Amino acid sequence: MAEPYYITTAIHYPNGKPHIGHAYETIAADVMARFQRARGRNVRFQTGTDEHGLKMAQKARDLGITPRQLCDEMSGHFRNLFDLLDISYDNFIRTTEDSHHAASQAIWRAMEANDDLYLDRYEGWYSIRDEAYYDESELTDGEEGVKLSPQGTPVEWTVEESWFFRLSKYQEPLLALYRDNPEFVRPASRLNEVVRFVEGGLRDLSVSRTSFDWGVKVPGADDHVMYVWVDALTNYLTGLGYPEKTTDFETFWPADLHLIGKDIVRFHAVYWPAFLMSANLPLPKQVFGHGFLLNRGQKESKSLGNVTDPVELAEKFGVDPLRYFLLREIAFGQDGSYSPEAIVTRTNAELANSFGNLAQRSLSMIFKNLDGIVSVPSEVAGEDVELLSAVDAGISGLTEKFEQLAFSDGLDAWMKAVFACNQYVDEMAPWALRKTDPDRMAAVLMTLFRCVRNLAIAVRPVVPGSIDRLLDQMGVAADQRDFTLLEDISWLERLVSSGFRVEKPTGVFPRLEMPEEAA
Ligand code: ME8
Repeated sequence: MAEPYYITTAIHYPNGKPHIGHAYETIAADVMARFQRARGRNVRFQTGTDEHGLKMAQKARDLGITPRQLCDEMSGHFRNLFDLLDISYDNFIRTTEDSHHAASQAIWRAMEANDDLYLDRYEGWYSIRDEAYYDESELTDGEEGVKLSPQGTPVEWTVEESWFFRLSKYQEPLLALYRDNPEFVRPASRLNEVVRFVEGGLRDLSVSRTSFDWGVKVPGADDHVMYVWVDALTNYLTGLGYPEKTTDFETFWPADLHLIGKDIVRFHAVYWPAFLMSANLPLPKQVFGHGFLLNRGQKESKSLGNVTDPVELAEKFGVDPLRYFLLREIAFGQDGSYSPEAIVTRTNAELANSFGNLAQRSLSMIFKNLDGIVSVPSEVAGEDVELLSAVDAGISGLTEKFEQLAFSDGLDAWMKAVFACNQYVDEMAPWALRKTDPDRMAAVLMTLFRCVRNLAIAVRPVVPGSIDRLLDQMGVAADQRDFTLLEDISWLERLVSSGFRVEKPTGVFPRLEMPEEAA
């Protein structure tokens, strides 16, 4: 049985339409999910929407609709965006589902049974936008006497009756977790922040609210709803059928990777493992906090008028160019910037002019000069062997880096192999061999055919739609596109004996026009 791999994104707040940051995170998770599937793992990939909490209730009130109406409409936008972006999720979870209420109440009871929940009064600085209380020492002064959280959001002094979770009890177990598993939080810089925060001392956490009712009811205390983060984090269990001991739960829990943004690392690396320890459940293997995406170096905001709709970007430049750009341009883990010009420049240089051109000219020459007939060369020259091993090295580089979520470095290794192929075409000049040495020409073109097939399979997790169109034209069957088949050298023999012929090829990575405002 294939080794399981469970990957999740954060669940997104549907208090507005999805923004480019949501697209970025979910594309990265999708690439990882597709990559692990192609490597032979039994993958479960979950994303979804986080629909409770004061923020949602307030937004619905502002719009004059019910929270439920707001969730139904906005969650649909997220799902449509992810479908448009070719996100291969296995489960799209909505926290308003009954099964999620049941799961959240089950983990609550498990924490209660462990004597980790008690009723008390809470006073403190609360940020509605972050749905979090902050310590006085973490605040800064904003304009007009308003105090601001470390995220820059306004906080208000709030007093309420609340259930508390004994987070303080978990300080030592958490520090031991980070010590024993230094890869529990990545990148390493974020682990350091988490360790410093926990070493600074943990206070018990207020985990229920009475000031509004849009949430999961606390079992046995109907006037309380759970603090939205308790229910939100539980989504990772709900999607596997918890609290039932389902096959999915047994197979996929604990998660291999929670892929989230840097602003919510504390919730995933401190609160979540503490809740799980309390409920006596195994801990996820890794939390990765990616960086933020900036629009020409600036945070997007309504007041700056620079909010980009990811649907428009995908429609304008294409889904695959957008996916490729986001992973290639930005070192994963760090913040990064995007602009229409940068998307066009990167797409044209690497997808259109380098790989696209390589595939297109290789297939065109096979079609024109060999009548589309593929063959297994009887003799291979030193240059052919060298090229094939350069391609192998590029693919191994991509594989190693993708395992580490270093997507940009992985694509860099892949790109080097593409360059080697283009250089080989120029040096071998197969068009000139047509008259002088047709056997050698066929050997060169077949070497290219093999290289293009392997490079296509390697980059397929990133640009799946385009690569599938290319591999269709190369006769590589839909179930023959996995990394596990890269070593299989008999595929070409099988293709030859099937009588397959290359038809006049259609390019799959067209050049993009530079947007006018940038030209
Ligand atoms: O935080 N660039 O939801 P959310 C990159 N519901 N990533 C970004 C980003 C940007 N500009 N802006 C946001 C929540 N993100 C909670 C999560 S999980 C149990 C609950 C990322 O809709 C952000 O870091 O505000 C988070 O990982 C995800 O988008 C959803 O953010």
